Amino acid sequence: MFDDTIAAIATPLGEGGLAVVRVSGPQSLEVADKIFQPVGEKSVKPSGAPTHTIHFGKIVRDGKKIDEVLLAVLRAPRTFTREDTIEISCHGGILPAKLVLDSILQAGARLAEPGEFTRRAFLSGRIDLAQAEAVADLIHSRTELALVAANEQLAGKLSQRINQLRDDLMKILAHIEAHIDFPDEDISPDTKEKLLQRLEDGISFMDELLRTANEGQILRRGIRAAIVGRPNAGKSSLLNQLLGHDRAIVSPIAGTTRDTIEETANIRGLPVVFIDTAGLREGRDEIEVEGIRRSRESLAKAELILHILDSSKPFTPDDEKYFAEFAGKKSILVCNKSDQSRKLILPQEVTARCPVITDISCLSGQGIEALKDAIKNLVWAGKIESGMLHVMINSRHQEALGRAREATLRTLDALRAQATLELVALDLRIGVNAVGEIVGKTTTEDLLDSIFSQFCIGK
Ligand SMILES: Nc1nc2c(ncn2[C@@H]2O[C@H](COP(=O)(O)OP(=O)(O)O)[C@@H](O)[C@H]2O)c(=O)[nH]1
Ligand SMILES: [Mg+2]
Repeated sequence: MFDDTIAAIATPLGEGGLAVVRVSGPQSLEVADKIFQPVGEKSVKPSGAPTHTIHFGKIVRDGKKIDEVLLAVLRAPRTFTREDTIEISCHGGILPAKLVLDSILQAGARLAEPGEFTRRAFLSGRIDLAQAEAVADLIHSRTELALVAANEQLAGKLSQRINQLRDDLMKILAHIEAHIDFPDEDISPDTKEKLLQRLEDGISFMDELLRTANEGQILRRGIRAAIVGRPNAGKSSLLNQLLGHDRAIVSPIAGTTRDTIEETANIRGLPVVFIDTAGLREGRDEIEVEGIRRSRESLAKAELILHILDSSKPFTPDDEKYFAEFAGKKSILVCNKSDQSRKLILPQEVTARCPVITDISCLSGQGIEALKDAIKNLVWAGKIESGMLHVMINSRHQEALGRAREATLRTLDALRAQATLELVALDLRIGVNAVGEIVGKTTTEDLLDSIFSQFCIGK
C-alpha cells in the first residue's frame, strides 16, 4: 500500500532497561539485513527468518558494533500495520536507541510522523478510526476505569454500534432513493409510517450514545476540581489528603500558598485534577497578587469547586463571597477541622444549594473517603444504560453524532411534510456520512491529520 518504510523509537526517551525501535513498510527486512548481524550458529538473516520470530545479534554501522539487541521479525499481514515490521529491543538510554534508529534511517527507512504506525493500521483496514483513537486513549489512560473503556473501544464495541446505526440509516436511504428512481410510484402511507418509525429509532439510539459523552469526557480528560476557601481553612491540607502524599506546604501562616498547584488523583476510578489555590483575598505583595490572578484563571476552568470551611470558626462574609462567586458551578462544601469544637453554623440558603460534607479533619484524615464518594456521585451521572456501559464517546464522536442527529431530524420532518424525495434523501445522506466519520468510513486528510498528530512518535 505504501512504498516507503518508516521507523521510530517507540519507547519514551530517557534512561531505562530497554528501548524499542520499530520499523514498518516494504523494505523493513532489507533494512534489517543491512544493520543486523546475527550471533550464533543457527542464526539467519532477518530476510531469511520465519515470521513472528526473535533473533539475537548485533547492530553494526560502518563496521562498528553499536549495541547487542533482540530483533523481532513480523511479516505482513499479521502485524499492527499489516506491513512487514521489525521491532528491535536495544539497551535503554537515549544514545543506544538513537544510534540504532540512525543506522536504520541510513539503511533506507525514513523517520515516522507522530501516530504514523497507527495511521497505517487504519489505512490498511486493520482497525477503524474509533479503534485508532482508542489506542491513544489506552496510552493516556490514568485510571483502570479509563483503561477498561479504552480496551472495549479498541475491541470494536463502539464501532459495532456505530456500524449498526449507519447500516440502518443506509437501508432507509436506499428505500427512499429507490422511489426517486421510480417517480410514478408514491411511497405508500403504510411504508412511510414504517420509515418514520425507523428514523425515530435511529434518533433515540443516537441520543443514547450522546448520553455517554459526559462520562467519556471525564474518563479521557479528567475533571478539574478547585479547592477554595478562606486562608488557613485547610485547602493545602485537603489537597495532600486527597493525593495521599504531602504535595503542598501546610502552615498556620496565612498566605503560605502563593502559586496554584495542580495534581491528578484517582478518585473512585475517575482522574481528578485537584487545584490548590492561593487565597483570593487582597494580595499584600506582588507575588501574592500574581498568585491570586493565577488562582482566578484556573478557577474559571474548573468543573467542580470544593469549598472548604473551618468548622471551628463562624460563617463569615468572606465565606459568603466564595459561595456566591461559584454559585454557577457544581460545588461541595467541606467542613474541615471537625477535631476542634464546632462554631460553624451554615445558613440555610447555603446548605440547600449543594452537598455538605461535615466531619472532615484534614489533620486525621477523617471523612476523606466520604468526600471521595461525594465527588464521584456529583460528577458521574451513572445513568448509562447497561448496554452502553463500556461505550463512551469522545468529543469528536459527539460532534459528528450531533450533526447526524440534526440531519436525521430534518429527514423526518421533510418526509412528514411530503417534501420531494430528493430533498429527504439529501438530508439523510448527510446523516449517514456524519455517522460514518466516527469509524472513518467517510474521512478527509484534515480529519486524519488532526487525529493522528495527537499521537506520540513511534505509535
Ligand atoms: N485542628 C486542625 N487543624 C487543621 C486541619 N486542617 C488543617 N489544619 C491546620 O490549619 C492550618 C492551615 O492549613 P493549610 O492547609 O495550610 O490551609 P490553607 O491556607 O487553606 O491552605 C495548618 O496549621 C494546618 O495544620 C484540621 O482538620 N484540624
Ligand atoms: Mg494553602
